[in-house]
Amino acid sequence: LRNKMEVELTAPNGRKWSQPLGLFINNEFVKSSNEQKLASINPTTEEEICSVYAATSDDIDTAVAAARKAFKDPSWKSLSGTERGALMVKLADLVSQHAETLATIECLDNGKPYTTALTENVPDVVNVFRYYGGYADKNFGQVIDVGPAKFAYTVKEPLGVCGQIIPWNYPLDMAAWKLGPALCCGNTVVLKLAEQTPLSVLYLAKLIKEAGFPPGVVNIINGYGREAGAALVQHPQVDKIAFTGSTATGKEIMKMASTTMKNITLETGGKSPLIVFEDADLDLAATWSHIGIMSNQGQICTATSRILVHEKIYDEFTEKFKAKIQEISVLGDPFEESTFQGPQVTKQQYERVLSYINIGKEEGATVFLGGEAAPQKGKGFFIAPTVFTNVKPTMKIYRDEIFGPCVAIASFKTEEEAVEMANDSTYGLGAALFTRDLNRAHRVAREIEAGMVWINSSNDSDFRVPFGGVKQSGIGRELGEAGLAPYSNVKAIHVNMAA
Ligand code: TXE
Repeated sequence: LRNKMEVELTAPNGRKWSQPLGLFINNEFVKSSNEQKLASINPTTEEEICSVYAATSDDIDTAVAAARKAFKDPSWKSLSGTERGALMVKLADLVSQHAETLATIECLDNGKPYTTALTENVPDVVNVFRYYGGYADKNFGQVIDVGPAKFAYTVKEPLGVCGQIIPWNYPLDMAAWKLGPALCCGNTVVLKLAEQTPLSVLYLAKLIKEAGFPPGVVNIINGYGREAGAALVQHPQVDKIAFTGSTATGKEIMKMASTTMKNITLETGGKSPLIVFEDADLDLAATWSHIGIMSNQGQICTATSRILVHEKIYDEFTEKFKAKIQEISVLGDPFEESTFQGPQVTKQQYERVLSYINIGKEEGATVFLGGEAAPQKGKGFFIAPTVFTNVKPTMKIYRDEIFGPCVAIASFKTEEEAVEMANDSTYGLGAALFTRDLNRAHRVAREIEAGMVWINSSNDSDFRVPFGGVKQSGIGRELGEAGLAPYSNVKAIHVNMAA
């Protein structure tokens, strides 16, 4: 098996596929220069699925050189926006055709429920490629009227080679969010996947080749952050870095990218508040509070992990919320249709979440629900949905991103206090609020320091709407029209029309 570039796999749902193992460079799967590999573990069974090649810094050189060559090659450079868009729409069609296989791999490798992967994640990928495919011939410069003596206009040029680094919580979606706007604008890409979830996007690489993208336009590699990721960020031939991951790594990336002053976009951590006012529809609030923190095993950067509830309705809301979790958060094998919550992605994440649960107990918060590991048939990185009540804003479980099915509930007395508590965070990614008062809804939405605010819902992001954070939750936006801006250089051209 050692020298094979693909392996035949069969998932528990009976689906079979040929899994690529190599680094995808120049439309071919290749070994890493020293043949090092990394193992991917099934978080449900704790068994190894397979090992894939892990890039060294030499391999990063090779991938970047391929992307640089492709950037200049007429097979990509001379394409019109319409032609680039057609390739992207073809890729969207292929993703749609391979939806079951992609969802199966995502479920096996990440532990997320198969049904979610099939009905939410893969369709998101299709939507993003179609959306940015459609934008490829509708994204251009302006003519700027500066009087008769001068003709001034702008052109949007691709930046060049984009290094993109993604995390493990939504491997396919994150790949699409990064590739979509970069390719739309005519860039070439070296995309580094998270070492915890290397498989689904390697399968996507096969579809990228099949769609007809010229060699070197999209290069997809696996590898460790400190080795492959750091080499990509520091590479002098890389023009841009787009990163999604932890705030700590985001800060390191900023430092490393500064030596060559790279254009960067960062989407990092969060501790997003969800405010329930006393006039809210409490059933609606309970439903969305559950979705906002318990979906995807709580591994969502915009997870509404702090719930702030008006003291008058605190008990009523917390009971409704608990009932909703008990009704919907069915733990189990992610391939089972009845499963809402699978395992955490890795042992490391599982231990991290459990350690925060212990911290919450030590800090004196009340365990209102859960508060422990919940292995299924003695195996897997499962954690019981956990709710802490009587949480104080000074507690770590109120302040730190936990990134699991664990939520901290605190109370407030006035709207001003609610806003102050919501904004009392180094993060500013998402926020949600529940009220029937229209004026209050819009007033508070503006007061909250966040990139995204949901009124009477939570975490219902949309590929057509900008996504990103303020404060230490990131720089720049993805998705929507705003997601294009980080991938073009707006060049100004001045034509003297006077004597
Ligand atoms: O993230 P890292 P980790 C948060 C969440 C989680 C914590 C740790 O709180 O518990 O981060 O997760 C690559 N140079 N989020 O350790 O390290 C790495 O290989 C270049 C929130 O998994 O940020 C991977 O591809 N790259 C988040 C990617 O960065 C480096 C999603 C993310 O890994 C690197 C995931 C380096 N020095 C975790 N070090 C979100 N915003 O959605 C690592 N990487």
